[in-house]
Amino acid sequence: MGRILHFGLGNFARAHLLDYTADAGGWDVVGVSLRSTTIRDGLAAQGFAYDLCVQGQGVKRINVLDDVLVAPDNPAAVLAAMKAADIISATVTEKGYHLDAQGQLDLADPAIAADLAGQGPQTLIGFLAHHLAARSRPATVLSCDNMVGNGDRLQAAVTDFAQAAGLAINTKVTFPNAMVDRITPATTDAVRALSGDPMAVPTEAFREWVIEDNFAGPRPDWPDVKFVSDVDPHELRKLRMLNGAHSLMAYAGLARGLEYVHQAVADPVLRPLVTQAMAQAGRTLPLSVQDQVPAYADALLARFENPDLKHRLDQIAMDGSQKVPYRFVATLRDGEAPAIAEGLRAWIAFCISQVGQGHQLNDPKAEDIARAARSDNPTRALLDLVGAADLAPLIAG
Ligand code: CS2
Repeated sequence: MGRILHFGLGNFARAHLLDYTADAGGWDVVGVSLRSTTIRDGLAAQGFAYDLCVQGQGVKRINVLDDVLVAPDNPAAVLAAMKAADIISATVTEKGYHLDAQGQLDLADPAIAADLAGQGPQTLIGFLAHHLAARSRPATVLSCDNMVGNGDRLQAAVTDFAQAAGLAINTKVTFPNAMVDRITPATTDAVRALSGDPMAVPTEAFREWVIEDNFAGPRPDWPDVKFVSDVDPHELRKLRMLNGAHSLMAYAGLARGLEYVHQAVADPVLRPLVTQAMAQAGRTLPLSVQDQVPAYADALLARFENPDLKHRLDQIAMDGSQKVPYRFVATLRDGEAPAIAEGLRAWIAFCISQVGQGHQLNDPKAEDIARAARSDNPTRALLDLVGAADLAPLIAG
C-alpha cells in the first residue's frame, strides 16, 4: 500500500487526484488543509468518504481518504505525516506558491516571511522545505496546480526558501511537471440536496492528466494518465486555450451581466470571440501539439456549453492577478492574438469597475489592484501588477 499526502482539499483535488487514485487502488491519501477546519470537519463526520457527482454518469462514492489534518492546529503532526508519504502532492492554487511577478519566491510575502521567522510552518513551501531537509528517503513532490512548469516552480520556491532558512536538502527529490484538467464548479445547495451528501463534489465526465515521467519512488497505477518526458506543450495547450477562454468569458461575460460559462459561450457577442481566442492561442503553441488544436477547440466548446455544470463566471474571475500572466500575457508575447488582448482588456475593465463600485476583489493582490485602479493611469498600473508593462501599447491600441 502506497501513501500520498496531499495539500489542499478543495473540490478540484477531490474530483481529480482523489478520483484517479481511487480508481488505481492500492494507495491511500492523507489530506492537509492549510487553513480552514471546514472540509476536515465535514469529511470526518462521514468517515472521509464523499460523493463525486459526475455529470451525465451518476454518483461515484470516493473512499480513498484516510485522514485530514488541519495545519494550523498542529504543524508538527503534518511534518510527521509527511515522513510516511511516498508522494507529496498539492492543489493550493497559484497563490499558494507565493511567487512574485517574475516567478521567484516572494520572500517579502507575509506568509513566507512568517514561515522564515516562525515556529511551525504555515505554507506549503515552508512545510516542504522543513520536511525535505529532515527526510532521508527519496520523495516525489507532485504539483497539481494550473501553472506552466508547476513542478519546476515549486522546486525553485522550495530551494529559495531552504536557502533563506539555512536548511540543506540532501535527499533525492523530484518535482514532476504536470498538466491537470477537469472542470469542477463549487458545490451548491442544489448539488447537496440532490445527492444527499453535504460534502458532494460536482464535476464533468471529462478528465485529463499528463505527468512528466520523473518519479523518485513508486506511484499509483493511475488509469489513462499520460506519462511524457515534456509536459510543457500539453500544459500550454490547456492553459492558453481552456483557461484563456475561461478567463475571457469570465471578465467579458460578467460585464455583459451573465452568470455562467454556458451562457457566455452562447452569447452572440462572446461566442465568436471565444472561438477566435482559442484559435489564436492555438497558433502560439509548440509545433508538437499544433495538429491537436482544431479538435481540442471543438471539444472545449462542447464542454463549455454543458448547461448542467452551472459553472459560475465569478468563480473563474477570482485571483485574476495570479491567472492573467499564464492565460493571457504569455500568449500575447508569443504571437498575434487580438481576441486574447480583448481578454486582458476585460480583466482591466473588471478591476476598474469593481474597485469603482467599492467592491473588495477576491484576489490575493486585492489591495494592490485597488491602488492601481485608482491611480492616474490604471491600465498601465494594472499591467505592471501582472508583470506586463511591455504590453501597454498593444492594450491601449
Ligand atoms: C477555471 C479552472 O476557475 C478557473 O479559473 O478556469 O479552474 C478550470 O475549470 C480548470 O482548470 C479546468 O481543468
